[in-house]
Amino acid sequence: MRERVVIKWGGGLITDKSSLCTPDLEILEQLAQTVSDCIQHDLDVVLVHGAGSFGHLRSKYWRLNEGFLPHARFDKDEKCMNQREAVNTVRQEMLELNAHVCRALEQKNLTPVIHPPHLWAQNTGPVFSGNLHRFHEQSEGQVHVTFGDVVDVEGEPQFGILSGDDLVVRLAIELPAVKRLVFAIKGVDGLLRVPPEQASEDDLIEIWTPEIEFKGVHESSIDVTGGIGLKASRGSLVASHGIEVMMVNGGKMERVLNAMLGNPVRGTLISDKQ
Ligand code: IP8
Repeated sequence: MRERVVIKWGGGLITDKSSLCTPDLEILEQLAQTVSDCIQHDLDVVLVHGAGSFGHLRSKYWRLNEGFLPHARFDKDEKCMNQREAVNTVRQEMLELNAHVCRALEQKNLTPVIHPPHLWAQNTGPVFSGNLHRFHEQSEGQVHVTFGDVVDVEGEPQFGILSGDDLVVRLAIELPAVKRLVFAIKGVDGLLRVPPEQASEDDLIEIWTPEIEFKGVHESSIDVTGGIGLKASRGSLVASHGIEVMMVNGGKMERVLNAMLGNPVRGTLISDKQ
């Protein structure tokens, strides 16, 4: 079996996060090229993408991360009257973003195999349920693609947000032949010792373990999932299973590609121990 890499494209990287449902087609084209290059190097790719402005804004407004809230009051938005409609709308919008991702891959002659989580996964967090068998077979040129989504949740919440950062945990740990996990993030080279706007070249944390403090922006007014902190903690969970985990600036394609190939690269290596 060919070796594989799991890559997460941050939602903020592939969309304009401040403007509802706006993809960044140029970045998608460049990122798709890195996937094609990887496959040329005999490394298969399992791709997970985030939601950015296709998922977070509407999910935040309708508090979908909190599950069904029968007593909460909401004003309707331009598409939805209630939380249930918002669940369906966000699912549709995520399929729309996924279609942009898949188009970019197809333009590089790759064959995406799409796995929308609301069709096969339940519950949230890194121990979500759902059979990963669908990701096992992978012929050359195929790319398994999945993404953060609104999924059904057992019990009272009824639904919730399954982040791409949780999907990568099980994919990296449970799928056969996975060598490494890469997070391609927007606007920063990795985890930083100081807030990004104050950071110089020297403030990058090159090897991070959970004891080390870092400063990241988490736009909690926009995000319904955990931002860079969630990536760090999920990354160290994956690293504890002996899988290499790297976080790199997703705007620098040579870094994204080298990280996927396991070459030395500027970024943060995420570890679970000192
Ligand atoms: O951007 C969030 O996924 P993430 C999914 O990978 C939705 O955390 C629908 C907001």
